[in-house]
Amino acid sequence: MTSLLILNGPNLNLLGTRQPDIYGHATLSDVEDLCNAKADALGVTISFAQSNHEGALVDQIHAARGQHDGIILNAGAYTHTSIAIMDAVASTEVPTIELHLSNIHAREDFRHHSYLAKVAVGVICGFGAAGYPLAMDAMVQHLENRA
Ligand code: CA2
Repeated sequence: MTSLLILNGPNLNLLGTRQPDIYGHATLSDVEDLCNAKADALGVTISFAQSNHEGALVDQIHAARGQHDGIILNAGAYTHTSIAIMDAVASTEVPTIELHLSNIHAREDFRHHSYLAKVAVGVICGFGAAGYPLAMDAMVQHLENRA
């Protein structure tokens, strides 16, 4: 069965508690529920994880090789700063979709640049929590087209 890693970066554990105008009212646990429901509908399995630590995210991306068929990655602010996470995605060779709740292109200039976009199969942003099931659909399509 197709297996997806849904990986969330720094501060996303705070989702639903602050800045609802930008990130919405759903908590990370609500997002996980949404992903589990989508996984059932698609007939895939998922692992859902979050870390505030760059190295821990790198470790989880490395560990995805041979364990998961695709990664959906909301790397939070590391999107804009982390060559290490970009290199991890490139080296693990597991197809990865970059995901954001907010439309990063409609926000501050420093959010417009993404290191991950260079190595991602695609980018989804601006749809809030609904972006997670959208990304799962997109990944399953991508994997089917590759097969
Ligand atoms: O829009 C996204 O999903 C982001 O990846 C979220 C990151 C931000 O640095 C990226 O530019 C875009 C920030 C996550 C912070 O999440 C919070 C949620 C609630 C309250 C405070 C922070």
